Amino acid sequence: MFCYQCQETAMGTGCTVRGVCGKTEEIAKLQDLLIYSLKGVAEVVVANKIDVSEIGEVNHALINSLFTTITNANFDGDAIAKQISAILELRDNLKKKYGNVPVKDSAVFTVETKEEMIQKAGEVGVLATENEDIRSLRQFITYGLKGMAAYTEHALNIGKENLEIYKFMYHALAEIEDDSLTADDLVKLVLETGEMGVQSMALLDGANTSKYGNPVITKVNIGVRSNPAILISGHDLTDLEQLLEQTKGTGVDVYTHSEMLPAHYYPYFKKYDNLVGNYGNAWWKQLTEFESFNGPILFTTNCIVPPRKEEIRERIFTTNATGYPGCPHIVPDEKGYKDFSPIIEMAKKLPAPTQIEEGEIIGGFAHNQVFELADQIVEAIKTGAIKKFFVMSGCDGRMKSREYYTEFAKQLPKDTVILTSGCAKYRYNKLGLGDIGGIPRVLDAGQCNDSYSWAVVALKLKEIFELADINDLPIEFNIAWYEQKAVIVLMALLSMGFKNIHIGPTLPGFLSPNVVDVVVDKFGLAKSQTVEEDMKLFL
Ligand code: SF4
Ligand code: SF3
Repeated sequence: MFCYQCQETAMGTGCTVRGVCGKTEEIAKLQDLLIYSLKGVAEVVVANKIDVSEIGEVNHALINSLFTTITNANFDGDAIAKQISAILELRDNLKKKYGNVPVKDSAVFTVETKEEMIQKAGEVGVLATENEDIRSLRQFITYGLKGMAAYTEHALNIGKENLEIYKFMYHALAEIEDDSLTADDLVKLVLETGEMGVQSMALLDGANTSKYGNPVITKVNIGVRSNPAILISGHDLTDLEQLLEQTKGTGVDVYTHSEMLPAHYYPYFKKYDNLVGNYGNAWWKQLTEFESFNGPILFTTNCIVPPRKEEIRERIFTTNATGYPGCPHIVPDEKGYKDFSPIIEMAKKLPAPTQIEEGEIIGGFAHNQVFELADQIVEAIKTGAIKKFFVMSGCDGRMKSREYYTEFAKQLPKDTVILTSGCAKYRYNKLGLGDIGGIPRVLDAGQCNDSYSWAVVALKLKEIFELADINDLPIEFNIAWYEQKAVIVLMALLSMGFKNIHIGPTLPGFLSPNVVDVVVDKFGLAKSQTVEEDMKLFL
């Protein structure tokens, strides 16, 4: 196996025996083949100039498959093998219907059994591209597409689509396989992927806010009550909605975990009094937190940490693109209804959560809420009460080096404000960093996809201060990355013209030295250094 798609990749260069994430060789290879199968579908769609509005089922399978291969989403080999077969069937049906059969292997290969799939995967994985720089750029784009697919799927679950996104995905997947493309062509495609990434975040933002309202300033309880409860993790708000509907009046409480925390900020969910609060922290602490939670856990997306203990595994349920062997996977009926009753029944038999923290955290500063505070914020900038904003969105992770973000937040001067989103926030959202004239010093917009809010806010400030260049704003980017959603967020920011973004705790292992030179040259991208060095540099 070879995988270097996430920040925790072994030695910073690639997992080759087993993933640091817990992914086995079998899963890694099946995921590689799933991506390869999608390239075959893309070849057929592009060769036949298929109008994507005619192939809804294929579009949806495309984004779900890409999502399945995101770090920590799916560890279920049988489920991935089934998905490969389904994709190949869709590919072959397209060939039959539209007639033009491309000659590319990805468009014609066949496999029947899981063993054949694993065998085939050995020929088509990441290392199949020999040139290191071309490989790097191809994977950069692929990882961006995975992140984009995740956001697109959440929007789809709410019933919102943008056909241009699917069209782009087919185009990009076919281009990645095109050997005539030069490194320059691929750099161009990286930026196009970023532009489409902005579209996918805008789509999801529109879907979320049209259905659940614009996030508002909210205090979220981090303690517990005495009822039995279900913990819901991941990013999908429609699952939370269905779970709250089904637990209403049953005496079973619901708590959010990790990336589901921002659900509390949406007006729509405030009517559920059994939505009690947020339990725990970022994804990587889940094994200990699940232990003390006592009740069942529903994963709506990544990040799953393979549960070592049987006792915890027995309480885990998955849905959407997630999967774990032995854990029940809940699928919707034709109307989209998911029957969560097995989870609710399990909860009733288990003890209430054990309290691990108490108090409240504050959030809900997505673009609309920030615009409502615009006068106050602009005034604070003009008077010098706020000197600088630091966008510290992104992911959290296990590495000790991520203590950097806690320390960085602590050491920032009192006239600075942190703009956050994604699970990176857990590194500093409980530090009590105070406020500036009533404006909290940590503004949480929401999930990683809500990084979109910070781009919207930056554009608004540029307009208010009548600046020619977005980089003239008093905003610095110090982003933490881990999985592929952070990759699309980064690409989106680059495509919008933001320069000198710092990322950490390491540069992506999938960027070859030459590609690093390009992104440093072109965009001023840099790796975070020590807190002291960065403090000096930024201030
Ligand atoms: Fe390694 Fe990350 Fe790939 Fe898992 S997802 S195998 S940790 S690079
Ligand atoms: Fe976190 Fe996995 Fe990326 Fe949506 S839950 S940000 S790491």
